[in-house]
Amino acid sequence: MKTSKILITGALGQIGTELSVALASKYGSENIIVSDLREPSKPLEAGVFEQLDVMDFKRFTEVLEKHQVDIVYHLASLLSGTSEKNPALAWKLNIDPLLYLCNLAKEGKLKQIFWPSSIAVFGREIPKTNVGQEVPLNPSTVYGITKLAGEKWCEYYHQKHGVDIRSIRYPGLISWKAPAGGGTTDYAVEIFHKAIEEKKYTSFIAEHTAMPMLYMDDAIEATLKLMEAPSESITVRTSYNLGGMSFTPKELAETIKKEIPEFEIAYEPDFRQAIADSWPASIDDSIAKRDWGLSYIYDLEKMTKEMIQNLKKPA
Ligand code: NAD
Ligand code: AKB
Repeated sequence: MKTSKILITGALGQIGTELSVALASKYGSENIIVSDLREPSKPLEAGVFEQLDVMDFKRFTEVLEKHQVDIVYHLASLLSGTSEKNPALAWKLNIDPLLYLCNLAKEGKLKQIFWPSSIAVFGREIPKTNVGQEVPLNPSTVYGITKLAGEKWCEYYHQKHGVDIRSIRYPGLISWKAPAGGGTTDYAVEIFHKAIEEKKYTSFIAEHTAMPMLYMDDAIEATLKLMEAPSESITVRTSYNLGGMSFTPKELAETIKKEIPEFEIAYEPDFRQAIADSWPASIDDSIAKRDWGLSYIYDLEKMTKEMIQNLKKPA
């Protein structure tokens, strides 16, 4: 059987940097096409690079045909902070390329698509904690609106045209290999860099605001599990809830202090506080656990130790 060729869009970002390596070690580096709007600033760890603006459909088609791509992990997007600053671009970038890919899959030109949603689909009129899969979705952010629309397109193309598109509502992702890209949960990545470099950090999220978060290793493992699960076990064709852990900036700072006792935190909430306030504090992900065996290795303590250890290593 022919080995699948896998294209990742927006692959030089926070998730793609690690997903490309994980996919390459599973399916062979020569089968992974790493694409992004920008050129890599250092040699790739895995895969073959193609410069690709996902809004340029002529070039998109060229790349897909050149590599005979079967599976796309479509990561290119604006995140919550940057979407709020540029709503028109957020709508265009977060939706049009997704529809382009869904239509290709409908025509039988792609076997499978992964498209990430976010906890940003949640908003008012739901409990703050342990938010379930099937609750009213009332996002109050530009980014959340794009993610909700995207989820509905995923479900529509699956139900109407049998497209195998799978999705996860990622919480805030924490990692050390690549910087976070314009989100509201980014404070939980920046804090580690500043704790090591300057022993202090000013958080743009308030002291007691809890948000769901996940260490990147667990996020990648979950993504691979979802994509490998038999089709009949996938009962959610919008996007699966993923909870990970839940903590506030104060709780994270206290955990960092156990490793770096001199560390000090201050709080100066900015426009992202309103975004955080509209999101849940924690998520119920029991359906993903039941359907495809979602599990986690990292809690707050283990993730903090791992982040600090890796960031302290000489480059
Ligand atoms: P990121 O911002 O780190 O990376 C996005 C990448 O897309 C960047 O490398 C950027 O250069 C590229 N890009 C921007 N415009 C492009 C274009 N027109 N064509 C091609 N590439 C373009 O984002 P990320 O954190 O890796 O997130 C990837 C996906 O996961 C996004 O859809 C995001 O909404 C979703 N997500 C991320 C998180 C998180 O915490 N990181 C949480 C929930 C959902
Ligand atoms: C963001 O903060 O925008 C992302 C997300 C949770 O979607 N990290």
